[in-house]
Amino acid sequence: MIEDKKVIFSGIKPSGNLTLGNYIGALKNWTILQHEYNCLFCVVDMHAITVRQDPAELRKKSKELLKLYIACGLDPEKNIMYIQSQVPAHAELGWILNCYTYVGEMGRMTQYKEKKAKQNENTTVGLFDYPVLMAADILLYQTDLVPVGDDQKQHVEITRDIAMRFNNLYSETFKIPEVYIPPVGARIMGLQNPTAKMSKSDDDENDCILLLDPIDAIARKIKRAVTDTEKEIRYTKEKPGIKNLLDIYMSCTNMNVKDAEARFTNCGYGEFKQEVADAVVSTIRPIQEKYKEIDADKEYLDKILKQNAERASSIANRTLGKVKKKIGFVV
Ligand code: ATP
Ligand code: LTN
Repeated sequence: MIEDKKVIFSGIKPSGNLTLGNYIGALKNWTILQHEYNCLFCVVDMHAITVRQDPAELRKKSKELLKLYIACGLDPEKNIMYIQSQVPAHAELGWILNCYTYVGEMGRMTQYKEKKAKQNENTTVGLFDYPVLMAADILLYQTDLVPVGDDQKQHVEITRDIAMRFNNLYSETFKIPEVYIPPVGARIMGLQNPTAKMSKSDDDENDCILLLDPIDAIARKIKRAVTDTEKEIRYTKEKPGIKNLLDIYMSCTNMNVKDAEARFTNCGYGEFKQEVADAVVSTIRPIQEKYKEIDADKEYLDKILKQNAERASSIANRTLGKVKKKIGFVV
């Protein structure tokens, strides 16, 4: 890592197939930020098991996600890209920070409340405690900036609170991180239900576009997207379906709202959807091509996994060592 550069940490759960929402809200920004920062991009499999996963599928998806990181344009030589469970320091600091976090704080987390409400079975302590593990992820690397979609803002805020609490008790130990939310596309909504977030663990396959969807399926899903009974293409909260398609379009073309609205004046919904589909396909097609190349070279991925887990561990262990000393563990 280059000493004078600021540090970025972010991660995605290997809990399903990567969606266009994950790409626009997170990955796309990472590919831009990687040029200016020292970056760690993690496949957070320990977060994925907060809801039940099939073991073989989880292993497959973890590797697939790392390949997708590379296919989207992240450079594994320049950034540290690894699988969370291969760096034990995450679990160790996670436990320690549990003892500096209050039950009330976790109970207030919106994502926890939403996921709990959707579950019929017993909710695990892991799901409840998940933001503490996320805090450990971030704080281990003395992170300056955490680029995430809008839904993760609250978790970065609690990370800051935990870090400040620890620093106040034991002297300066952790850097206090800032959240980075993208200006466009921080919350891509479902195509069938544009009032709820597009999510990779959603059951309705028409609601989300997957990065590895067949190209014809992408166009089909966009054409079927729910809009409204009007005719006008305007960027407004009152038209959630159209607003969402415009967000997708703007992110894929790097266009601003004014230009995008002007582009579609007097344009019908059918033609608009076709343009959005073309923009999405132009974004996704090169990612799929690169993915195929990486997928064909099995040894390449294993080499990256091993090297990067070692690089991450050596940085993480420095922070963990300091923490253990400060709280009184025999080291
Ligand atoms: P799950 O459905 O399993 O909870 P998810 O699709 O919400 O998963 P995560 O792994 O939780 O995906 O998120 C990875 C990153 O993608 C985070 O930074 C998150 O904020 C971002 N992200 C997820 N969904 C969206 C979305 N619809 N729009 C913008 N960003 C998103
Ligand atoms: N909680 C995040 C994933 C995540 C993360 C992190 C993001 C785990 N650890 C650290 C940024 C930094 C999510 O559900 N998207």
